[in-house]
Amino acid sequence: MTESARQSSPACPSRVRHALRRVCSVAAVGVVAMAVSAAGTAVPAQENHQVEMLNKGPDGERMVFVPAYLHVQPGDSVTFVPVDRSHNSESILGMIPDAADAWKGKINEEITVTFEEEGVYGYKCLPHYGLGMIGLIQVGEETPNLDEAQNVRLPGRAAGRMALLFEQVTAGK
Ligand SMILES: [Cu+2]
Repeated sequence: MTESARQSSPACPSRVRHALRRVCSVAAVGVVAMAVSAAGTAVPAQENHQVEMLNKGPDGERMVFVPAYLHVQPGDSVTFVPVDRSHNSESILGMIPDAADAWKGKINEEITVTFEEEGVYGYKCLPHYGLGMIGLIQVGEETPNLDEAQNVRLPGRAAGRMALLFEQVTAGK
């Protein structure tokens, strides 16, 4: 670098700063525009889904979660609604992703669970577990715990019903 270049350099920063300010304000406008489209329909917001706890489903089956299989996106929540009495919703040991939190709703009480980790989540109604009152939620497209969840042995009618729900998991399809 020559002496004259070094001497002229102090004049540069202000021009650089000015240019950066322009770049920054353009970027800020871009962020606002993206936020607007996110609030619209382009990017789906986190959704809340509802699962009813019923003595009898629309197909006549007794002691059911409706819908029993649900495919949601990470960040979505699911509210379990006690339409009929004596039901609850709780995760089944070994049937949720490693990093996910287990949940256990109280009998007759509504509970909302937010799902962040991708994978499958098996859950049950404790009083009617053996009668097959179970459900399955798929979060996202990756299902890292699918094999592990399918290897859990379930009691009574729960096993057969859960097998049908696993057929709806979209992994690799
Ligand atoms: Cu129940």
